[in-house]
This record gives sequence, structure tokens and C-alpha cells, in this order.
Amino acid sequence: MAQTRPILYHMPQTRSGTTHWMNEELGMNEELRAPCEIRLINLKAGEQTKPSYCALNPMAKAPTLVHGDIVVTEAAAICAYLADAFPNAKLAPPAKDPKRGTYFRWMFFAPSCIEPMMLDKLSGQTRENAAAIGHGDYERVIAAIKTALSNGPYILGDTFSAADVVFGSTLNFGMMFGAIPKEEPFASYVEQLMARPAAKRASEKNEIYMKELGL
Ligand SMILES: N[C@@H](CCC(=O)N[C@@H](CS)C(=O)NCC(=O)O)C(=O)O
Repeated sequence: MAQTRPILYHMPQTRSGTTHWMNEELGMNEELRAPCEIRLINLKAGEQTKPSYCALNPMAKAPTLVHGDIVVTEAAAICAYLADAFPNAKLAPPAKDPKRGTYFRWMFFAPSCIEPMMLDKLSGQTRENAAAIGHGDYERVIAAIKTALSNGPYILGDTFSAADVVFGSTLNFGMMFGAIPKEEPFASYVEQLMARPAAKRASEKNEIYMKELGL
């Protein structure tokens, strides 16, 4: 495991907010500050297209994490990586803990199924053949989300984890834009997560970052 401080390339008010919140959650439980150094990347100014950044993230998107010589892209993968890299924060069930299956299951359900379903919903896209579509259809995804939340208050029951950061961020985004109904069980789940001190701190810092970026 790299010993150097990880660098998180971040743009507020985008998907990289998930990883920024994750960084703050790690800071809540560690004796030290949030572990990642934040480097702002101004997507509106096109900084993501610079060759030096594309060498790290060939999709030219934020977020990107660099930890020593390790590069991680994709918000969910970054959260999973950080949870394992900073185990004292106890945001991931340890290896061989049976809860790790549930943890990964719903953490990756968010970008694999919830997010494409939300994009379909917001763009009015209808699919002819739900059986051939990885995220099936709206009804199936909503039913699955309800299953994930049925043993709450968190994905792992009583224990908050990085899976909630990813799952909760995705639902929060969906509720903000009208792809997920602002009703139970989604509303209470998201509300309790956004009330967390780390989520609030991340949001306060994002306001400062926006000013720094002149936005
Ligand atoms: N699958 C990626 C998506 C990241 C993504 O789409 N980021 C957007 C901001 S929300 C971005 O960087 N867009 C800039 C661009 O595509 O030029 C992840 O989960 O990290």
C-alpha cells in the first residue's frame, strides 16, 4: 500500500462529490485530518482535457485518485479503495467478513443500475427489451433499492459504511433531479446521511472551492 498522501482530483457539484464526502468520512474516524489532498479540477474550464490529466483518467472526467503510483478512477472504485486503504476508519467490512458481499453488492449497484436508470428517466428514454438491458427498467431498480434499504438504517443494517456514501450520494442526486421520488424509504435514508457531520463539512468546503474556482 502506498504510504504517501492520496491526491483527489475534485470538482464540486459533480459526481466527484461522492469521493470528497468519502474523504471527509475518513477524517471523522481517523485521528488525523481527512487523508486526501484535494486538487480542484475546473471542468467548466476544460482542465480535464489536458494531456497530463487524461494520462491519469482517459475518460477525461472527475474524480481521479492518485495514491503513490496507484491511479484509481470511477467514484465507487475510489470509495472502495479508500475504505480499504484506511481501515482504521472502519468504513468497509474486513476481508472474509460475510457483510463484505452485501457491501460490494449495493455499492456497485449504484453506478451499474441506479445511475443509468436515472439517466433514462430524466431523458425520457424507454427501452424495448428490459431483459437485455443491464439495469432492467425503472420498476425493477426501484424495487431493488427498497430491498437494499429494508434492513436499515444503513445498507449494512446498524453500521454505516462506504457503501452508504456511494448508494446515498446516487439517491441524493436522483432525488434532487427528480429521477427518484422524494418519498419513503428513500427520503429518510438520504436525509440521515446528509445530516452527517462529514457530509455537511464536505458541502461547506465545496462552497469554498466554488469560490476558489470563481464559479
Ligand atoms: N463513471 C464516472 C463518471 C464521472 C463523470 O461523469 N464526471 C463528470 C462530472 S459529473 C465529468 O467529469 N465530466 C467532464 C467531462 O466529461 O468532460 C464516475 O463514476 O466517476
